[in-house]
Amino acid sequence: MNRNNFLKTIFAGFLASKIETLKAKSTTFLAEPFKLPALGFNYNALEPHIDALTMEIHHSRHHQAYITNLNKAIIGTPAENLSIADIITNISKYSSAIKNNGGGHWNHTFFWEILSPSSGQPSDKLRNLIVRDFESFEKFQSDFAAAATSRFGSGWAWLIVQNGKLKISSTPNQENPLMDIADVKGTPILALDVWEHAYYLKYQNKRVDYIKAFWNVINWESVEKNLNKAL
Ligand code: MN3
Repeated sequence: MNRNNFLKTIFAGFLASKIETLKAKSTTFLAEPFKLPALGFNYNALEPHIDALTMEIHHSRHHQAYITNLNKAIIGTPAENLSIADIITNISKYSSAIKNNGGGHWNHTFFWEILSPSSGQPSDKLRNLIVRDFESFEKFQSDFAAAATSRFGSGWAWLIVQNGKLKISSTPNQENPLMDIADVKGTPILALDVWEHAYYLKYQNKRVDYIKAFWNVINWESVEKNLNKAL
């Protein structure tokens, strides 16, 4: 090998290693971290049922914190390039930081979608299924409220579809019925956050009043969409 060819070989090797480094960097850079979804309404839109300050803190600080901590927790783990749905359904494989923050991200993203200032009414289809599985709409409301009230400490109440039937459940902390660790598994179609951060500024210790107010701000159209996907 003459001197020129030798230098060319060295240079080609140098270039190749630079390209590999750049590729690795751009992969890291391009990997999309989880991001806070925008709300479909203003923070004050659910007043007087859910107050503006609670909504602002809940969305911009609590939900954002779950996302920030989730993005940190997944670095260097097999969860790094997965969707939040894929992480949630196999949550037993991951750390408690991924469970708490991944659950927090999934649950809040879902919760915002089923809230609306123009609540509307459940469709006949949904109402008929509720009556079929809970005897009456009022009985469904009282069963759901009971699940939300009796969840000790922090957690969630859920309306889920399980084998084609509607069912109510509740989960502790940021767990949910899609997780492989859930006692009661199913596809959520409606949820209520009963962590104190969701209601304490306005309702203090009166969780029951917050649960009553919730019926005024449900996005039944969105619940219907969830139902159709789950059936
Ligand atoms: Mn919350």
